[in-house]
Amino acid sequence: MAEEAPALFTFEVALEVANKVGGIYTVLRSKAESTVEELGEDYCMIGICNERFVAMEVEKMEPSLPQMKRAVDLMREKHIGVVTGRWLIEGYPKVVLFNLDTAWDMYNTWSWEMFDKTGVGIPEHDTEAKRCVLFGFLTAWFLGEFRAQCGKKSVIVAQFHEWLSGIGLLMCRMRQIDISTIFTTHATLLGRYLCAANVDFYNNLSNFQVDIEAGNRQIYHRYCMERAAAHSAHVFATVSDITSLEAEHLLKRKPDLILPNGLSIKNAQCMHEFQNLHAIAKEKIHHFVRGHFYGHFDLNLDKTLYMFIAGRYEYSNKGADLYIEAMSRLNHRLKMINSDVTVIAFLIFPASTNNFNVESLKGQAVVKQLKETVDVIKDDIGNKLFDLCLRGKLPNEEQLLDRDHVIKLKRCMYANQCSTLPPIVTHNMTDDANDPILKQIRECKLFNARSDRVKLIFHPEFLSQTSPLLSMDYDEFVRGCHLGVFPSYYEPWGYTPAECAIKGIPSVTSNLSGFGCFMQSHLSDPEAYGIYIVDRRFKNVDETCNQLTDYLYHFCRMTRRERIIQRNRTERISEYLDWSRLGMYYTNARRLAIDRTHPEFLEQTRSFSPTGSVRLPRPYSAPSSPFGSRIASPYQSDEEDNKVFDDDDGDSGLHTSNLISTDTESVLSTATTPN
Ligand code: G6P
Ligand code: 1S3
Repeated sequence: MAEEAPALFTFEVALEVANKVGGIYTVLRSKAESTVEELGEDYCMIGICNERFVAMEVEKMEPSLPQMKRAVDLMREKHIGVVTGRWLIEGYPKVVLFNLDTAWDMYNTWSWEMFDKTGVGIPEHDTEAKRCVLFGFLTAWFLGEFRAQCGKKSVIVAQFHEWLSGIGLLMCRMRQIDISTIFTTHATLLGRYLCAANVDFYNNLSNFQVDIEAGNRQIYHRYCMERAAAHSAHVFATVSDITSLEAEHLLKRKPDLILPNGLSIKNAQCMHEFQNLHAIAKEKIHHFVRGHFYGHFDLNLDKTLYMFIAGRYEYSNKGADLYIEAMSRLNHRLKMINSDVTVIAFLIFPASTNNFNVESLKGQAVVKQLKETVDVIKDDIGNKLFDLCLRGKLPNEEQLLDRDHVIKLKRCMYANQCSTLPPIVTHNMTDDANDPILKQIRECKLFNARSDRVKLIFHPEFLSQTSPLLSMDYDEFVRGCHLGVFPSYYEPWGYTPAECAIKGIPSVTSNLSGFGCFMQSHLSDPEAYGIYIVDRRFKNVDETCNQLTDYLYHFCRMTRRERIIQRNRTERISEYLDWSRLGMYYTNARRLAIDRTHPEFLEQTRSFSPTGSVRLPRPYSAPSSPFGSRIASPYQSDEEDNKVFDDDDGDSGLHTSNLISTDTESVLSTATTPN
């Protein structure tokens, strides 16, 4: 008789479960559907109860699994607030959320236990770290009770995200609870601090005296929590090669595995729908630009390219410094060749402001007024034309445009005059003089002058559909742009270029970002797919800036037809960024954890594990560089340019059967053993 397969229960533990803070929330939320599809009812997320989000995002209900119900009841008997139910997102995953405020009575006992067992003490003033202790002990308590309820023939895997959840892992190990643990870091504490302080990070990775650096920044206890979790885990993982290197040097353990971040891609759109959506969204940006440049509107919108950088306002970490300098160099180069192309380069970073500035609002109002006047006159003329033709008379010009019309138009046009240059920033900045972006723009003297071929617009607020200026949400704005530019210096993964790719919008990323490294290792020719990777690791800043300027310059010289073909290729990457594929890396991590704790069960749990890895070849017809065809392409007429071309290679480069290789065994055999 075949042996009964062991039960496999999987937990993911993070502070950002149904609690929107940053990138980890995106990971958990977007991954939920594919994980539930794979693991079904035996998958559950553990987090904290943030009433603000729980009220909107969680459907409360009692656990259906008896073991879970019992574990929760035991905690509730001790007056711990535990919310159980389902997170109302795609996949509808189970959640267990602890109310930390109900556990403060236990804090002293637990912090002493932690100090006793690990030597790590928490300073009185660090409330965030204290909350992590509460969360960690509650998690370990719950998992301990759950384990006790399950039979011996069950395997429990718990994956802990980021140092903030690490105490849970540490206590499971200290209390010797039979759980296979994975610790995933999405950025190291010290790495973030050091980069924010502008140190030459990657050239000194092996030289940092980590204890001293952490001590100097008063984060030694947090650093210890993170390092202890990384070393105690059966499997240590991170999100990218570059963060793996960082972790190896700063946490002193080389991650066993890389777990790249995916997105949930609902590709219901038909073949070229994303191209049409690009044109529609671009029209909305045109509308904003007409208002923003009122009084100076000498742009040919048909030859205007929209580029943008966006993210949390970390000026140098996100590469905003490089972006502005490269735009300045691009401006110079376009002027030298008398280019008729205009680049409008947006910077979208939330900063401290006092509302929109008057000039920006006035521009939109004036242009709106002109448009409304023209629409009224257009209707008048239409009616007159119709009337005259009915009477069999062909009108002359004077009969159509009367004096009243001319006066109205002149009034609008005079209002449209403006002596100052179009604004750089759309809002009143709280600290205009010291804002790093504005300071650099002043140094480069990029002031949106008529002669400038590159114009800058700094929008210091997240985009919103309800804005009176640029009324679009971020997703729609991305669709309408031509190129995203994200030359980050510190970016463990970085979702922005991935979000561009799934909409078919090409982007620039860097080899210091997780996404950039991932693309470098998974695409034979990233540029052919519209992913430009600037080298921030082995080049000096000036060389990197020149490389970025070259990319931007060549992009400006592409024909519309080349841009359309490139968008088709970029969009094809999206299927490879979907969790339905990238989820397999998580599967492998779980298998590795089981292999290290319960190898006897690995065979039986194999059925839980779809495996594989992907590498995309160059598109068959891709030129040696995406711009190669620029030189050879004959001049394209506007009409021809406007056609939505199928890529000349169709889908031939992307047969998935050639791309999947089973690599679980190699993952398992090359992984290092835990300390
Ligand atoms: C899409 C639309 C075309 C439009 C083109 C503009 O492909 O389907 O109708 O002409 O975008 O491309 P561009 O790169 O100039 O914004
Ligand atoms: C981190 O969040 P962040 O924006 O603080 O984790 C994200 C998810 O893994 C990652 O995309 C990002 O680069 C990290 O920085």
